[in-house]
Amino acid sequence: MTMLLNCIFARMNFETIEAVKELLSQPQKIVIVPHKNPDGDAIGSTLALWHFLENRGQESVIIVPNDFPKFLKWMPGCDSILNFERENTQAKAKIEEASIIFTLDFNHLGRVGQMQSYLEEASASFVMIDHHQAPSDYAKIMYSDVNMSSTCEMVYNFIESVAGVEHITSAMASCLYTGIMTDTGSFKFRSTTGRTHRVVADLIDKGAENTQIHHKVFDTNTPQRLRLLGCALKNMVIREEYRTAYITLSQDELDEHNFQKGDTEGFVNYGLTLEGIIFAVIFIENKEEGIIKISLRSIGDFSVNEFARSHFNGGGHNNAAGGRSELSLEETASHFESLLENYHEQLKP
Ligand SMILES: [Mn+2]
Repeated sequence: MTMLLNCIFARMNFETIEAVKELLSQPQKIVIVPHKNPDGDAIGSTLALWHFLENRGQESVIIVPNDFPKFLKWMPGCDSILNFERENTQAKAKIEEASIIFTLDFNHLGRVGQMQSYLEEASASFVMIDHHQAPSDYAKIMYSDVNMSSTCEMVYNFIESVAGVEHITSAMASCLYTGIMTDTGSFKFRSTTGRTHRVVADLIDKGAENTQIHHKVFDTNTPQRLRLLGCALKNMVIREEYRTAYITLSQDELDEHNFQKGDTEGFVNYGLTLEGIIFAVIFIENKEEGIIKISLRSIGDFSVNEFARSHFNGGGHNNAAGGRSELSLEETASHFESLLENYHEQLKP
């Protein structure tokens, strides 16, 4: 099995399924890796896969490149996740001795930060499960589909194909539900299909406590975060002539509101709740890394993936992408303003 196996279908294709079954027919040492700054889909998909592999008697461990938000730390199994920054020696040893490395919710080894060189040197076979655009070809087995709502929906398909959905426990169902919910903006983004809803329905039947999960993920405001949101909304600049709204947050403003990791999650989406706005962006200053972190969202055909790739060293999906800038916050915002004119045709009302 040396050929590169591609899958561009919603479900996994036959060769990919057979290749995975063959790999898992032997006892393996498995490492599962999500992208840096893991979100609900990254943590949900890696945990669900980890439960599945553990239940099949495979020795497996999740290694996150860095920490993940507190609102995900209730998820079943998350206490056994290794953090590459915190448990560095142990994590490196696991990567070195791994026979299989699953990479989930990303498709380029540059997305794992400090872990990159260790993954590149690993002797393990790579299996990719991911729904982002333009996968690079480090994986022996690729299950890549940009039409999927989430990596969690893909892990559901993966388990269905490899073993059958009866192997999905209530713990796994909760993990998968969380990732689909967060990556689809609570089942409303364009990537949400009838199939997505059927998967989610089945996950509820299998024990995902949907009401509880929404509550645990979304109702976690602190007074500081709500006031930071107030600050972000006050800073919002609205350019109706380009159907665009953007927010800036400086390091000083973050510090003033006792910023905790994850606090700005979802802020970018407020721009899109304005009538007529189809393009929303947030620029967040990070003095420690010396960069401006950028999140971009759109409604409809305007591709923020293309925009982020062309101008801000990033990418993602058509309607949700990320990027970065090495200019100052003010310079980044004015550079962004100057770019809008180039997109006048697509953005004009
Ligand atoms: Mn995802």
